[in-house]
Amino acid sequence: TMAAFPPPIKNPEIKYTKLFINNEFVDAKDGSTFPTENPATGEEICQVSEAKAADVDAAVAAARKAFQPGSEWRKMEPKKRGVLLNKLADLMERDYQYLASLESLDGGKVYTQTCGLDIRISIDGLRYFAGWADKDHGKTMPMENGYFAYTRHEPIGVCGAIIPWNVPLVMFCWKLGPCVSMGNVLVLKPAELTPLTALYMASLIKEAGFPPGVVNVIPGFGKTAGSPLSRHMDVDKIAFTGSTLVGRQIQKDSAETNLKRVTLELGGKSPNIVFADADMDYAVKMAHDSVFMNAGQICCAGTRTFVHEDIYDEFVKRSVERAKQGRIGEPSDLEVEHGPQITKLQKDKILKYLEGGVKQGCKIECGGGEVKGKGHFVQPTVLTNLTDDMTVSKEEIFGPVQQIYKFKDVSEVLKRANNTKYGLAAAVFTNDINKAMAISNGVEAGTVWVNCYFKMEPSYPFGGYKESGIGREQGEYVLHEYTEVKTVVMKIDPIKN
Ligand code: TXE
Repeated sequence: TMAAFPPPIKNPEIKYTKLFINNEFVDAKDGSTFPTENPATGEEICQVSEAKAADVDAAVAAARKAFQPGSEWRKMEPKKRGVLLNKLADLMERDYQYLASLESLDGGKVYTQTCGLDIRISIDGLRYFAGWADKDHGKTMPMENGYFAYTRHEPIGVCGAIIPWNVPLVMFCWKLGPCVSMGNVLVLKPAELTPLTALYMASLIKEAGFPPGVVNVIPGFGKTAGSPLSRHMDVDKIAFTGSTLVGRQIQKDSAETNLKRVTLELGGKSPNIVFADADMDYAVKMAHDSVFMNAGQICCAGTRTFVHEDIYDEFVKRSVERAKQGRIGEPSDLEVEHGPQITKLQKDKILKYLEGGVKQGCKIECGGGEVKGKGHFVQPTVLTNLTDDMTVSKEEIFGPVQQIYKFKDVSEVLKRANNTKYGLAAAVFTNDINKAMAISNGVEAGTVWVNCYFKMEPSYPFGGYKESGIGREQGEYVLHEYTEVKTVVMKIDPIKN
C-alpha cells in the first residue's frame, strides 16, 4: 500500500510564515514571531508571525468587511462557493506531496499515515461541502388563515475556529468546508505547535479565488490569540477542537461576551469492546491501530480495550507481540509506524501517567518508557491489571498506550464503558448481531464502530456525548451549526374581484 503514495519530500521548503489577513501575508502588528519545531528532532524549523489581540481585531475586521451586505461574497451565487471549494481541493491534490511532507515535518506525523488518512479526509471533506453549497434548503410551513410562512437558512456571519495540533490539515478543512459552504466568513487560529500547513492552505485559498477577507489564518498562542478570538464581540460563532479544559473556557468566554454560538469537539476515553466470538487476529490488529495511530494522539482513539475473559490472556499476548513489532523513528521513513509525540511536555505527561499507573497497581506488559535520543518518542506500551477507578482509566493520556481490561458479560461491560465523563466514540467486535446491537444502542458515544475503527466519511457526523463536546461536525448535521434559521411570516390578502 505504501507504493500508492508519492515519496515524501525531505526538508520541504517553508514558503509562508506570516499572518494571512485579507488575502495578504502580513507581519504581526508588534512584529512578534515564535518558533515551530520538528517533534522528531526537537529542532526549530522556522519562526512564524505571532498574532495577538490587535491582529485578531484586524482579521475579524477583514472578515466582517467581506461579509457586509452587497459584498462580492454576499452576492456570490451559492453554487459558486462550491466551485471555489472544489478548486481548493484540486489545488490540494496538485500539491499533495508537498502538503503531506510539510504536515509530517511540523507535526511529527508518520508520512504514510498523513497520506492515507489526513490528506484523503481533508480533500474528501472539502468536496463534500462544495456539494452542499446550493443544497441546504429552507422549508415552507402549513398555511392557515391567509398566511404564508417559510424559513431561510442564512449564514451566521464571522466564524472563529481554534484548532489543535494532532491532525492540523483535517481540522483546517473540517472547519473551513461547512463554514464557507454555508456563506460564512472565517478567522482560523491554528495550533501554535503546527502552523505551517494552515499557512500554506491560506496561499491556496487566495490562488483558488476566494475574495479577500473570507478566510483569514492567524497563528498564535491560546491565551494571547485564541482567547481574544473567543471573547471577541464581533465574532458570531466559534468552533473549537482541543482539550476539555479549554473547551470549557471557550463556552465561558461566549457566555461572558456576546453569546456567540459555540461548537466544541473535545477529548475522549473511548471503549473498544471485543467479544469472544470475534475474529481474534482482526480484532487485535484493529484494537492496536485504534490506539497507536498518530502516536496515540487522536481524540477518538480506542483507549480502553475491553476483552471478554474467555479470550483475554491470548488477546493480551497477541497485542503485546503486535505492539513490539512496529518500527519507531523518523516519520518520513516509509517503514516507520510510530512517530514522536508533539512536544517534550506531552511526552513527559504520558510518562507521568505511566508512573502513576504503576503506583496504583497496573502492569506494564511492554514499552513503558521514553526512547532516548533526539525527539519526543515514547515506546508503544500495553497496560493490564487495570481497574476502572485508576487515573489512567479515567483521563486522556493522548499517547501510545493501550489499556486492556477484562469483562464477563454485556450488561457489565456496557456499564463500565459508560462510566466516563467522555462520550466521543466506541467500538464493538463481535459476529453476534444481538451483542452488536446491545452495545451500539446502549453506549453513550457520538460514533460507534462495529467490526471496524476510524472508518470516516465526510457524510458521517462526528462529535461527542457528555464532556466530549457540543454539536456535530461533518455530514448534513453540521450545516445547522453554520446557519441561522429565519422564519418569514407573510399575510396574504385574498383577491377580491
Ligand atoms: O490542548 P489545548 P493542548 C487534549 C489531549 C492533550 C491535551 C492538551 O489530552 O494532552 O488536550 O493539549 C488553543 N482560549 N487534546 O494543551 O490547549 C490552543 O492555542 C482559546 C485533545 O495542546 O486545548 C490550540 O490552538 N484558545 C484534542 C487549541 O486551543 C486556546 C486535540 C488546542 O489546545 C486557549 C488536542 C484559550 N484559553 C489536545 N488555550 C482533541 N479533541 O483531539 C489554548 N487554546
